[in-house]
Amino acid sequence: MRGYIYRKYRFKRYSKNSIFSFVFKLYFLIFIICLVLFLIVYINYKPKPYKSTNIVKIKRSEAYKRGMDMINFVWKYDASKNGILNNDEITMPRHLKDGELVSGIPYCWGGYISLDMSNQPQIKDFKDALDKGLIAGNINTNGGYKPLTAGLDCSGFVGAVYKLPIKVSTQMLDDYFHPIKFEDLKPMDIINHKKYHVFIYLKESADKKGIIVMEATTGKYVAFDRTTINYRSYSEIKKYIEDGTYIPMRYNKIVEDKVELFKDKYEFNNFDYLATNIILGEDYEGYIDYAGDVDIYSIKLDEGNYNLNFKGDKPIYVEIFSGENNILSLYVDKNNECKFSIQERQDVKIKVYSKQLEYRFKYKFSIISDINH
Ligand SMILES: [Ca+2]
Ligand SMILES: [Ca+2]
Repeated sequence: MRGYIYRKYRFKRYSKNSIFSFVFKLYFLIFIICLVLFLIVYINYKPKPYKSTNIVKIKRSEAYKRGMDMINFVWKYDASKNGILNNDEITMPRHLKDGELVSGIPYCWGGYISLDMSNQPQIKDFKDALDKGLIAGNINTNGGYKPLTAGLDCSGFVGAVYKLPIKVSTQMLDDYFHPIKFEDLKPMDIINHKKYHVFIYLKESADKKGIIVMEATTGKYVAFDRTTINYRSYSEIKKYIEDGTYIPMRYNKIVEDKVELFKDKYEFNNFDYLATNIILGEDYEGYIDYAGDVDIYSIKLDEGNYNLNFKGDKPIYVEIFSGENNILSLYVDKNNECKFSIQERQDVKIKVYSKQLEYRFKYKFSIISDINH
């Protein structure tokens, strides 16, 4: 009996040890396998910091060219074909005048039709949309995209520049762009306000009081509603950048290269209040860098007679005005010298632009006192 119990006991002990050892070995084996798998995964893991599904690599210079091509697109507006009377749903862009040349893709709320893309069935691109009689833009931002309208809104323009596969809203740009510091902004990075607006950074303006941007927007100081070069003052944007509502961002698949930006050292001077101050007797050289570029200069002149000497590489329009009064308006075909007189000391503005929306050419001018008069 003792012997039996002993044997049973021994047997039980032996059996317990064996299972314990087996389970221990099994766990140890699983642990080693897991460790090896973890090490393999860890060694091969390459961090993918940004989502980049379905998007293409793009050089900064190429993105810039795509944006400028949209801005420089010149076409004639035909109201009977591409217009509609303003209504509850649709408001036509304000710069469109029947039969006149216009530049840029018109602002179109929710629109994603550009020079080489369209998200609308049977429409190849913006030219095709014009040919097929679609409505050229819509600045009414109530509700969503209105069928049969063609053009780009602010995020649509950014999407078209970067060839994004779908129409994105400002909220969706997070999927394709990542935040950077304001000081790190380079040409073609974007500044995005998720609920309001997005524009593309180009450079600091000549007066160092703001930045030059490209964007699809509705004009604040003049009636334009299209893709264009524009200006944003630091006083307007800095507080929103500091409180984080405007976020500087960079395209996830950007390829770094040098961007040859436009040449005019006096930009941005398209509006009266941003006119470049000039001095009597000095020579100035400006550029019409893009379709729709307007250069405005400002000078304080005493009563007297003056000469404007003007030389352009292409025909250009020059208007000299003071307040609402047009003092002199002239068409300069390459070279011109003309006289004008001022009745009393006043601020005079000189506005230079191409009526035919030609671009990429330079001009030179000076204003001198006409002492022989
Ligand atoms: Ca210019
Ligand atoms: Ca200008």
